[in-house]
Amino acid sequence: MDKDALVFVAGHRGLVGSALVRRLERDGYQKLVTRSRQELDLTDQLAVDRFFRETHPDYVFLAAARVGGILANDSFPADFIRDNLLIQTNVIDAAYRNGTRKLLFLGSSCIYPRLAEQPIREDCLLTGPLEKTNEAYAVAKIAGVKMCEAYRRQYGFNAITLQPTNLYGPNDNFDLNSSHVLPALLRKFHEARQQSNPQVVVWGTGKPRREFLHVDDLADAALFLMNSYDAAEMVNVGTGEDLTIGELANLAREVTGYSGEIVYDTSRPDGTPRKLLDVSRLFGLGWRPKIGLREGMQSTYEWFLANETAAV
Ligand code: GFB
Repeated sequence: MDKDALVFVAGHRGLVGSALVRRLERDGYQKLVTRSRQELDLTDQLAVDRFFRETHPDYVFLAAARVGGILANDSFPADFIRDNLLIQTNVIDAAYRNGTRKLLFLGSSCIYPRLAEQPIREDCLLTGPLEKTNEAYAVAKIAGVKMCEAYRRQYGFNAITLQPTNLYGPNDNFDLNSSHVLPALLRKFHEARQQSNPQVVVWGTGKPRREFLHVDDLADAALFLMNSYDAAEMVNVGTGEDLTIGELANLAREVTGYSGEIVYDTSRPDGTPRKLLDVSRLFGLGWRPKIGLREGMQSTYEWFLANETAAV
């Protein structure tokens, strides 16, 4: 990407989109285009078409999506499948029709089969049944991946697809009903310490394993691939290391300085038992993450403290 190319970051207020904007600005990209939800509803096909006809972005980072943790996914499957299908279909098609030179689509590690062989290679997509708690979201994301592949094959459209592992960082969602586990645990331990609560409740058994990537590393990988990768094959983005939810809870306890007890609410779902990405394709291209989990959790907790009123 030339520094004066017109770059549209869809979803710039979210966890991923805001990290992309921070990074693009830091790297000197002069012409960033962003639109808030009030300015442009990406589920509205006519509005998206009009925006692309008027703006003609050269590059598109498609970071707009309806996302959430295990409870939100499980409770609102219709919202997750509808909004994601609409947003991605509208943006990918309008980008192609209006001369976008390259589009980057973000999927998710939950698109892979629930019991995929670990670490999960890109080629195990569609080889087995999905995890039920996030099936609707996963099916929408799989459709996005396949749409990018189809537009490349039939129209020669340069769309690349990344599958990020579980992400965290500044501008994450800290709402306990809709957030992912890492921000939820930081908030729970923080509030328990403040209120001198003797226990913190962690959902599930604590045994599932997850991999966590700081969103600034994801933004780094996205720019790296936007600038150097033009193939149809999707690319996993992760660290190659995972830990149990119990271990993550201990880390959150240390980071927040909480000294009480952890109890597990096994009436809550565990979700996929393990979700560790095989990152050899990305590492083979020369990319590596830079932010370790403890360090990333520490800085995310500091961000939460500085933005607590707005974040909760
Ligand atoms: O991050 P999370 O909500 O999503 O949950 P998934 C990960 C694990 O943490 C599950 C446990 O086993 C949860 O039961 N957990 C423990 C908690 N305490 C909590 C808590 O207080 N809040 C939350 N949220 N979890 C999501 C998918 O799956 O991963 C999405 O639903 C997306 O589609 C995302 O792919 C990356 O990792 O299970």
